[in-house]
Amino acid sequence: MTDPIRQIAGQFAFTGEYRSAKELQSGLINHTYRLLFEDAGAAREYILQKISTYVFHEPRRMMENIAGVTAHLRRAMLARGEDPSRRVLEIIPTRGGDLMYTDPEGGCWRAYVCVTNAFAYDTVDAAAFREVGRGFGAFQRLLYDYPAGELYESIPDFHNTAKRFEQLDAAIQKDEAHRAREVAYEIDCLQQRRERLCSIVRLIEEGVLPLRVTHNDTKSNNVMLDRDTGRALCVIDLDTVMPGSALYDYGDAIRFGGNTAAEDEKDVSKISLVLEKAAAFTEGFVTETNGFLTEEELRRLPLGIEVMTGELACRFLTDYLQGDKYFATQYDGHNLVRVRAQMALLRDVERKRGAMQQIVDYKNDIGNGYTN
Ligand code: GN1
Ligand code: MG
Repeated sequence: MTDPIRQIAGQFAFTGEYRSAKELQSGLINHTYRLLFEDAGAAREYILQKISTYVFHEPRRMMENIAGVTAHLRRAMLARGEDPSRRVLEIIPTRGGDLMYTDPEGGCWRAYVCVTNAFAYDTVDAAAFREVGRGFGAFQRLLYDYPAGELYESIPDFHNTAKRFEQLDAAIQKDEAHRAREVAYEIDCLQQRRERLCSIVRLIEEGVLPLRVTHNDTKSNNVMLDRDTGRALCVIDLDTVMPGSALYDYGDAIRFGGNTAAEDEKDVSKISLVLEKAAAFTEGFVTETNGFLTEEELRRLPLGIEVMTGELACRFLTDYLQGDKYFATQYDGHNLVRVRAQMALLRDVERKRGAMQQIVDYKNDIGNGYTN
């Protein structure tokens, strides 16, 4: 029997002999495989991914972004006297030197070196979350002077919450999967919060918040930590690196890693925001970013948590109404479970708004040397 993954792997400039491939389950968009190769007795691991062209319309331009961003990160680390090895995602080109391979069916594939002796958490404790905060904070710092105009928007208006609401409106109107009646309550809950959830977009338009080069998908499992030291090593999943707000990266990370439960927990009574974890992440993030984030950004970080949680609820709901085309689902109604889980988290984040503000103000003061 032919192994299709082995055939695809044969197109890339990997070192050694192919041994095996294992599909990884994390991620809702691309298909990811961990490949094991053997090179003169030594094991080498690589990541092979099939890019979703339903989601990413121009994979080549996206790969050019990633090549540009990783080259910049490497240069920035070297300029600071830091060693970039294992700390920056490394693309493996095809044998012909291309950034990706298109298979005969039109499927788009790319490959990376698998960061050795490292791991990433789906569920983080406070100490690891502090490191995740450092990792994403350092990422923004190192990309501070990246020419944002050169970046192609791999998903236009990705975190434009106002546009996300317009997409929801259109999906309700069309109601192609005949589910709008069933989700009338969820729609209502989101619509009630529409103005507040669109406030980051407004603050950017008003010039209160600056645009930066941001990661835009800051789940804790997108930072690899060193297995020996537990320290943040390498930020991965650079598909959505685009101009955005620092609040997006901060907020999305806490949305995911600060939750007591999984993103698709069915029992919403298990869902809440853990302030200790949020505080740990904040500390890591602020340590790395408070030299350049503005007062407005630092002060408004908590708003990012609400916006990113509500926006994802809106995106899951839109996909549910459209018949589950965008996010991978494991069972009927999976997207609706995700909507309800995000709404439950959002309510708890709203309840803890004051406490979060205190945490952020306190960590910022420490960063600025105002407290001891
Ligand atoms: C998707 O597939 P993954 O884990 O990289 C999505 C994110 C969502 C996330 C929710 C390109 O990320 O925006 O926050 O699912 N990525 C894209 O789990 O839409
Ligand atoms: Mg992603």
